[in-house]
Amino acid sequence: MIDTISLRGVKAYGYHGVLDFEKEQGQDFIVDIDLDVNLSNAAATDDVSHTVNYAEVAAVAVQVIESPSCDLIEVVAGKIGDQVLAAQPLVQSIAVTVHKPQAPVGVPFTDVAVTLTRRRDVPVVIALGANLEDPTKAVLRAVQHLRRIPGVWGVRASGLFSTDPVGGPEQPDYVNAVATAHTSLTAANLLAQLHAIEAEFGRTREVRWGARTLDLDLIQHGDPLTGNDLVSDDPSLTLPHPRAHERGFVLIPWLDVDPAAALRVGEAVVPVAELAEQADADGVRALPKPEPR
Ligand code: A4P
Ligand code: MG
Repeated sequence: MIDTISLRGVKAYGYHGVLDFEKEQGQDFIVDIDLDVNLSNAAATDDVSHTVNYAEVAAVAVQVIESPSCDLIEVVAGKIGDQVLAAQPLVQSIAVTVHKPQAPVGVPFTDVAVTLTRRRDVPVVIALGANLEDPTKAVLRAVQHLRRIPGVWGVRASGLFSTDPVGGPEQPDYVNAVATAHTSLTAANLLAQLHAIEAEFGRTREVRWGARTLDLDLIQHGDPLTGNDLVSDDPSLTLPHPRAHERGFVLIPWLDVDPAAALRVGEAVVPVAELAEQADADGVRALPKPEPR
């Protein structure tokens, strides 16, 4: 479920239009904005850092209207959408309507407006692992659950791999896979969705690195090759995942689904293919493709 912040009737004077006199004399432009934002945290904490400051959004709209003239209000709406998305990480998508009620239409009319929508589009990498009950089934079903998260699309899954357990107490072999996807969700909201899926699979957390019905880790949020990946040392959400670069059970499936992938390791951005070569390949064995169900 997505929440909305609506801003109506932000008015400023601008010089946009195809005709010369519009660029010379100018006129009023009025902007309406709808923002899709998850407001659960803000509603629970009363903390402004968990929501979007609508005054800042209004200021962007005014600044774009007052900037050098464009022919089309479509361009004005697009610039407002792009700039708000860039400045406000909590905004998942935005609809911007620009009204031009004094446009030279040539007949009596009350308003003309265009609406543009923009959705944040972040590539993400999710690692899946399970080693209790029926781990193959759990990982395959978990991929289906990823496809149903609102705000996640384009899910592609690697093949399945049987892997030796790394760390923790003595425990059964794991089944691991990696999925790539796109999302409009913040990293924190996506991790909350992953935890909800783990809970549905009966995941409990008694022993660190212990056996589990399903583990879903967020490996990367954004693309380090373009430099827009999220880097965080927050213990509740560390990005990129701090152990991914040394774990064959992540690197080898990731390479399977995306041979061109790269991972930030400290200051460097390293091809996953290079990291996978250094990983313990013997401990990671491709499983036969499951029969279609
Ligand atoms: N957390 C912080 N950053 C992240 C992130 N990027 N993605 C926090 C997911 N969670 C993140 O996780 C512990 C805490 O890490 C959470 O509160 C979360 O907010 P968890 O899932 O409860 O516990 P965990 O998975 O046991 O811990 P951790 O540290 O994520 O373990 P790893 O490093 O993922 O290792 N061997 C094989 N062969 N295959 C495996 O899949 N998995 C593990 C778990 C150990 N050995 C394995 C495998
Ligand atoms: Mg985990």
